Amino acid sequence: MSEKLLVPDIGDFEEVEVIEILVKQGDQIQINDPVVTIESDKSSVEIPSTISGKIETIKVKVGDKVSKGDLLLNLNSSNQASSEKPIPKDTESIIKQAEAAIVEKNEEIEAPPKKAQKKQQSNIQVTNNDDLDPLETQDWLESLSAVVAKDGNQRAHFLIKELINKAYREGANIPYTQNTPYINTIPPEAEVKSNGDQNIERRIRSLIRWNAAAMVVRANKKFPELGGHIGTFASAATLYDVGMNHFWRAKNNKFGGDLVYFQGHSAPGVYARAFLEGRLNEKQLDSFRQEVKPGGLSSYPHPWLMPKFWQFPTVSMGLGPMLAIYQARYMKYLINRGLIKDEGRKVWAFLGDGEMDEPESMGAIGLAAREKLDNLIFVVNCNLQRLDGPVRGNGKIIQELEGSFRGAGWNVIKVIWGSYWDSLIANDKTGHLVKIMNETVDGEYQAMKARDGAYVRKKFFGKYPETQELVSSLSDKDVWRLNRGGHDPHKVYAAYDKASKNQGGPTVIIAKTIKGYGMGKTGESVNTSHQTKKLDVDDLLYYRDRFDVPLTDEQVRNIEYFKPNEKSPEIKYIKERRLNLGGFLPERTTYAKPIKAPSKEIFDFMKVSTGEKEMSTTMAMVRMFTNLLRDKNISPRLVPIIPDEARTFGMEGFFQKIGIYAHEGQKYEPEDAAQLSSYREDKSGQVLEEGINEAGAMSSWIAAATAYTNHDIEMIPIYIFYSMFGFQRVGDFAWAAGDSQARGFLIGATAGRTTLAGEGLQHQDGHSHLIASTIPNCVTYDPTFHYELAVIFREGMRRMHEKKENVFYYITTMNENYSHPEMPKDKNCEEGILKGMYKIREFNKFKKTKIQLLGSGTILREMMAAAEVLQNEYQIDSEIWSVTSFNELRKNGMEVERYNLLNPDKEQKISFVEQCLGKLEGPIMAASDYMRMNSDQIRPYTNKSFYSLGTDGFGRSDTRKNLRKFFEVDKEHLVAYSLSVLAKEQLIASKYAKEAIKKYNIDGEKPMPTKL
Ligand SMILES: Cc1ncc(C[n+]2csc(CCOP(=O)(O)OP(=O)(O)O)c2C)c(N)n1
Ligand SMILES: [Mg+2]
Repeated sequence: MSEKLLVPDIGDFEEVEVIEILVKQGDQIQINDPVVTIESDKSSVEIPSTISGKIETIKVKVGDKVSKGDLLLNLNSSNQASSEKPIPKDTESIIKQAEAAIVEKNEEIEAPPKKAQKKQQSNIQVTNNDDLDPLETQDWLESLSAVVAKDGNQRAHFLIKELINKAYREGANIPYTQNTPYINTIPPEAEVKSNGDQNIERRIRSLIRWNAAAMVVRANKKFPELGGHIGTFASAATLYDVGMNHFWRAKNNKFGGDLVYFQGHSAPGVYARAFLEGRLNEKQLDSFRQEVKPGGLSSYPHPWLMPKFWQFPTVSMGLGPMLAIYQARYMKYLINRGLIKDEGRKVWAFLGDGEMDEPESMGAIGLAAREKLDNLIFVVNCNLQRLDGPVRGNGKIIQELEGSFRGAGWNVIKVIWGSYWDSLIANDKTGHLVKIMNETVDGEYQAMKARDGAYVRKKFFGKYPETQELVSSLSDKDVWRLNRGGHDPHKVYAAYDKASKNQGGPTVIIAKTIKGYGMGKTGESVNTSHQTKKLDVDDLLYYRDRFDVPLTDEQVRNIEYFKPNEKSPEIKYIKERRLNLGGFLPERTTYAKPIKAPSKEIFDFMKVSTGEKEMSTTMAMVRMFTNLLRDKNISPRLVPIIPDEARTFGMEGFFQKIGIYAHEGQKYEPEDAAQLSSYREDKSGQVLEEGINEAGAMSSWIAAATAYTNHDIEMIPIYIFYSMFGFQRVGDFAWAAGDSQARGFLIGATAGRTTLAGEGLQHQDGHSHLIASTIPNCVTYDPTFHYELAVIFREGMRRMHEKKENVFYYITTMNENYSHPEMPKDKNCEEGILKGMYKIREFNKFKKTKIQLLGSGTILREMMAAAEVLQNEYQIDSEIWSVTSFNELRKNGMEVERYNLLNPDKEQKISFVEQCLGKLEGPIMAASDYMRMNSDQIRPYTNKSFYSLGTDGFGRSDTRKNLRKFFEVDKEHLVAYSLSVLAKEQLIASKYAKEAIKKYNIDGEKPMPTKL
């Protein structure tokens, strides 16, 4: 049957140009196959077929203007095509697994209440001075206990919720607290027990503690300037050891591995374990924080410095939590897109309680809950201290965190009290103990652990006669032994077990510990714990005794490491444990296959002139992506990441074409469902639409850009953002990306101080290239024309994703529309584009006076226009250079200069800048849409007179023309400045410059734009 394919609803656009016909007469096409590409002045989009069949006639040609309802093709439809896609195998098993999980979960919910729960009720009876009628309260509580015993927790919870709802409806608008009492979330009778040998594990942990401390003390004895931390790991040792012995599975040929974000300054403990495991030797431990000679151990987790060991840089507080959340999210993304298997892998992140004050730490917890990241586990080590003092002296960090995480929808497991407290809490019939626990502030908790048992008895238990009585049979030593949950391997094991099995959402384990645990007077629970790195002999002897480390006094004095021999039960045990869990952790490896760079032909369309058609480089880039999505090799690996700016950049066409990733698919019909670029969310969507969240987008980009090691799959992430909200907003993440050896593209769109006309001071970027240049492995470009973009982009793909070079690309694109010329035929053009500059035009009619003009980004076009004026009106010849990257030119210049200085007797090398300009006539004048410092970067690498112009100062809103005039980078200023330069060089008389300044109404008295 013959059918017509019409132009669908394309939103607000009319008369849109057809720029490509993607099918031929006679082709057999399927539903959703793209048939033509149309382009408005802002974006290009493919029109997919809504009919399958054989094409009879094509009714449009390139250049035609079309609107909604216009006829595109006639098709002979075949009804055989079904739009339902077969479910791939992996997906099928994922669904099965998920269904099984639901059943399991339901079973869990329906399971009859355990008898043990009855015992718990005494804990609920908190005596409260605000209680008007304790008897009535008692009645209610007993009723509740009866419900718990008869119908279980779920029913009890339901009733409480109903009561709260009822109270709310009756006007009792008192916010419901998200907090539970200050006791462990898991009651003792519900704790799952570890099958490990607790004695051996304690001995191993003691050795790790000792060696970690010894490593720091030895380094500082030798070189006091090196620094390091003992107190943090001392507080977290049990938290790490239980994970290492029982939970964290390494990557191997059968399993992808759990991903563990270690808290940055607990690195000494991680090295100390690796020492016992035989992965590091004494010599390496003795090179802690001495990395200049190869083989040293880096201060903190830095993949760049220990590329086979560390996986994630975490020491800049706040980055770890956010990166971990997006890592877990990205893992789900890869699973949902069918790119990796769902193996139940987990992401664990270890964080400090002080670190949780960083806005980034909590900034994305909502996303983790919303996206049901049950592959994510946070462990917050609440030692109640940060660097200077208590995290919440007057409050309770554990309760505060509980409230925030519960409020956000996380599964919260508090591990506050160790096993020695169990019987006390069970015997707390009046609730006074829990009452004190609730009332005591962190400052007091900290102070108590800096003292002794007698102090705790007096200050804590002494508050009420009931609690005093509770510990009357305990000695002060026993009171002192009452341990905190985070130091009790049983409690920690039970929490990890529960967290690992949690489904449907992320878990946070909030563990209470003591900073500097075991360090005694010098470092335990004192405000200076954090920076204690020197322990004298007495401290060391105390530490040895505290953990029963089998060293003689003499060995302690020498601060010797201790490693039992290979056949000892400890070493056998530690190795066996890791063997059972698949290998060692942390470890950084990659088995990802490279992605072959796309053929050059894919970019051919960008090498011809656009003729009269004007477009921005942002638009050219979007066109390029559309083309890349047609490359079967590349397409699935592209990860477009956008923080709510797709429409700004003309990328809304991607929504329909490749879908927006949404873990639950799309539960609604979008408002614009009938339109071509409708907002399509999909479980296997490809676009990561991050919302207004640059830090999150950057975290996603890092996860994708390191997928080659974390998931052994090479991906091509392309994060596109307003350039002003890039490096300066998320600079620390960008730095961490460099450390992480990220590979991918960052696109700073709408870049330049004067190209984004109306948006004003906070939007106009004239410095992102300079910030980017601070990152050693970031390669940056500021292209003007579409063929430059094509050459740069392809080379980026080749270097990063085919050759696996550990660099990442920052490319700026602009929103100024202009026509793009054909790529110059010069065979050196491509090399020049990549190295940073090439000659784009030359005026040499008069052969009298010459100037070298360097332009970058959109200002290149001003420069070309100025050169024309100089030639036609002033008889000045010029050579015009398109500078695609001052940063790359500078890197080359630095290297060449360094080589020459280090090799004075050898033949001197010549910088690329000098190779281009050295033999040419005339001074150099350079300009870009960035600060002068951008072009000044190459000043030292040429022997010529060099002048630079740029957009120093705050931006402001106005027309593009006025802005360029204000910043003195418009054609007129460039002409006047060129003449002045030539006059200064005594190549022409100064009157020409003076006249031009007058002619163009340039105010010589105007203050520097930086002062305006
Ligand atoms: C962004 C950032 N700011 C400051 C620091 C310096 N610093 C390192 S550790 C630390 C205190 C950490 O306290 P907490 O998070 O509670 O960890 P703890 O050592 O107590 O486990 C500070 C301020 C840092 N590493 N990163
Ligand atoms: Mg802390």
